[in-house]
Amino acid sequence: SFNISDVQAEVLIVDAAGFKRQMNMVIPTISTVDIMLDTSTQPTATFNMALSQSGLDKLGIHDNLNDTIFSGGQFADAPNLAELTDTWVSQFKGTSIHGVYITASDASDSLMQQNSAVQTVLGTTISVVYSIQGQARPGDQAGHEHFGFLDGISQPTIEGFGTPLPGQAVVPAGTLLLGREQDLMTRPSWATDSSFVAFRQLKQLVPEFNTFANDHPASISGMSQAQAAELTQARMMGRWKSGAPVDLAPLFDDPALGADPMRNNNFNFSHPGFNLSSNQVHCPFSAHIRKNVPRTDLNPIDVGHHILRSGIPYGPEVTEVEQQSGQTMLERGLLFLAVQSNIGAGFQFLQKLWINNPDFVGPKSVKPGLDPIMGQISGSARFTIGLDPMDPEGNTTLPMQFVISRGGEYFLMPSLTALRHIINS
Ligand code: N7H
Repeated sequence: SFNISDVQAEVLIVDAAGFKRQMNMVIPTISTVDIMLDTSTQPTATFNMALSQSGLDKLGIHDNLNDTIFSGGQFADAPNLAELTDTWVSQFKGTSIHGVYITASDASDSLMQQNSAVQTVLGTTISVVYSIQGQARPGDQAGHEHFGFLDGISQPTIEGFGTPLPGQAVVPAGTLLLGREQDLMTRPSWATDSSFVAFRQLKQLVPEFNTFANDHPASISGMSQAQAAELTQARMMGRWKSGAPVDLAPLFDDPALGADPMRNNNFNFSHPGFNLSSNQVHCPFSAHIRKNVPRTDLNPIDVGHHILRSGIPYGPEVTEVEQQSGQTMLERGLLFLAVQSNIGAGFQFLQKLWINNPDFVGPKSVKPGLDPIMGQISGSARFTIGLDPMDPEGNTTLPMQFVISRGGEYFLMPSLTALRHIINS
């Protein structure tokens, strides 16, 4: 359901032995894929837990999981993400968060019940050092994040796991799961089928994003100012707010296309007669989705850098005052989760080597610049290209970051077997 609200609670394990004992009572309520896929067993509220390296250490698990980015923690990784940490929530600065639990439901009373059940069982074995509540957006914005874009359209699927949708990336199981095909690292056998998760709290400056688009409307004659500003935002993302890809709907939104899973991923940026190294009339090289999943821009297509994304908005709707002043006053954004088997090939790779890299994807007729949604270079001014289809090689200096990181942590999301191993050793 899109109508989900969730709580993410970052915890410190106070009493390791007590935590292990109590977790045995929580395990039957963990939301596995099998339970979630079967409508007869789907619970009204879900519960998941993941542990950081310092959490595993605290629980006496010292096996080498062979991911140094995970073991160092996200705070130490900030320079690789070209990220300043002065905007980080203080609890994320360092390695003091041992784990996170996520409860989710589409009914607020079920969510409250689930939370109090977790708190009752785990009791004083943990201390909640930080928690944040996600909230699906209301009405026709359900499933859309705060900038207004429909999210969760494009995800990779695992080889042999059902029939892929047209255009959907198919990856070996080991891209997402430790110890499976094409996970190239050696892992302890108990960790098989677990994943690493990059959790990020990403603040979004919505009124500022809108002001920027209003100030940089695409210059298509006959288009209203509002339409031209929508087009600028669509070219920054590579999709319209409806989800329709600009590669298939370059000038006007096509909501039926956006909503159609048989068509909304069935594109690859190439067209008959198109020169892939210079033509940005449909989609800028730097658009968020093109930077993250370049499709035929990379030849041969590289399937090694896919992540499974799960995001939920947090914070209130934009207020009248914020809209009019063009300034964010209340914090809102996206609680972002990236799942993969190797953080250096997944989340960190995408942020460091593609999103933030002005030369990627290349070689092209012009330097693509940064992903205007997520690109960052340690607080320095960013540039991007191709916002205006009438001037596709045009270069724009962005006035600010529209997304500001509040930090996060890297976690191991254990399989049930792995969790049993952790709490029984
Ligand atoms: Fe991005 N957004 O909600 O506006 N993203 N993202 N993302 N993103 C995508 O295709 C967004 C972020 C990817 O397969 C869509 O499902 C926002 C980070 C990848 O073609 C939308 C933020 C990273 C894809 C957004 C944010 C990624 C993708 C289109 C920050 C990785 C799939 C909907 C606040 C490091 C691309 C869809 C493909 C798509 C949004 C962050 C990665 C709407 C607001 C940090 C791999």
